[in-house]
Amino acid sequence: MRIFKFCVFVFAVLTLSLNAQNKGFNYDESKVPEYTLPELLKTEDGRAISNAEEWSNIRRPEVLKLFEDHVFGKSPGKPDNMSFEVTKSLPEALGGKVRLKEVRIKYFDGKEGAFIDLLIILPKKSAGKVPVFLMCNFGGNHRIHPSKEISLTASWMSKSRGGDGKGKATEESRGIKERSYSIDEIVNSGYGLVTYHAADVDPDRNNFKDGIHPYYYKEGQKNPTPAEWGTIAAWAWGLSRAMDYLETDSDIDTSKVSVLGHSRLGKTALWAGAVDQRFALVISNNSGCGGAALSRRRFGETVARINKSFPFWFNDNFNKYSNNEDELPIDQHMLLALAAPRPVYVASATEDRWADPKGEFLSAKHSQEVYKLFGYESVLAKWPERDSPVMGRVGYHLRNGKHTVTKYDWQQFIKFADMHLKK
Ligand code: GTR
Repeated sequence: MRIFKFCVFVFAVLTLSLNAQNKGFNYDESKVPEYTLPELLKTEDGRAISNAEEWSNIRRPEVLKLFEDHVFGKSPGKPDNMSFEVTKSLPEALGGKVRLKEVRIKYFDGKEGAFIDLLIILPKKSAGKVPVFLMCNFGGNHRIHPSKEISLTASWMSKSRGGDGKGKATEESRGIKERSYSIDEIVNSGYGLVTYHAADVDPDRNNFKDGIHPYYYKEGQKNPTPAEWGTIAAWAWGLSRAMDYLETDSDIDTSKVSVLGHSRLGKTALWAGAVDQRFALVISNNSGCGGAALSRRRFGETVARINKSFPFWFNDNFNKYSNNEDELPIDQHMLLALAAPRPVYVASATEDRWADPKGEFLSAKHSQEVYKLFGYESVLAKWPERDSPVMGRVGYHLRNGKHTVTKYDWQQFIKFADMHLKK
């Protein structure tokens, strides 16, 4: 009886929280409003863009600036006082399957908290330099595998992700996200995995006193200005700093670094790929609103909702577009187009309706206009069936299931990377 009551209680809580999330949002395709997307191939002063050179020299910089000014905010470049310290290097780790390194990237001369702890996992043997997947993680490197060979994160960790309630990582949180990182698939396919805890750069909370931002404040400044970088841009900035290190590591093939991320970190991967063209390939998993999903569809999460729940992810100018999506000078197909001509992949999941899977697909589809200028065939026309990936220079799949990263997703990412990087 007690168990039964408990189950009823759990069910009620789950139902309530689901309804709370869903209430007031549109999940009905027939209620998606009519909208007109801003044109990819027309400059702000109305000139048509008709070839790859014009895209790269004229329109691309315009679109990048629009995203900086109105969505993510402008980030500073590479700090010149950076240094790298290899803090661990194991020729055999994680049960003898891989090589493992930990590297501390220090900036601002390693001032208190000014560092990123990179975890690098490589196949035990490789013929030459290793192509890698680079991603930020939620909650710390130690969550991706239970091995004590991986250091516990030194950065702030929320209780919900396995912190002790005072911001410190716990031993119990080791490996709790193992299922989202298919390390075996990755290394057995000849790739490495490079990752860092997003909070190393900026904790995921509405507070601009912590993280990287204050290092850049002018005298008396307390927050980024309305067009300066929010937290997603800061996380993406960190991915570029990781790339700065990788360029010094002779084990890594830096011409084959695929940047990827899930959810808010999928938004981050797309922005990192847009800002930093050293990334050879870009992948977003279930990135949704502010990521791959078209904002104008207002399906699932909306601009107003994301600005309300996570105002710090974007810059303050983005608030102007809450319930005012048609005034946005961009939409998210343009974010994907900023990856061109590099391959870009978008992954959705059937039950992840909050992220608007169809809107994610449509962005990918529309971005092909730019790829066409570079001579790439458009392969995305109709929203594909579930579990039927389509891969051209732009790729897409709709996995059956929930908002997460699965082995199936990784298998497609590897296939897509093989297709483009293993020539
Ligand atoms: C949700 C948010 C989404 C997505 C997700 C995540 O709460 O509304 O935009 O980013 O979090 O990062 O898991």
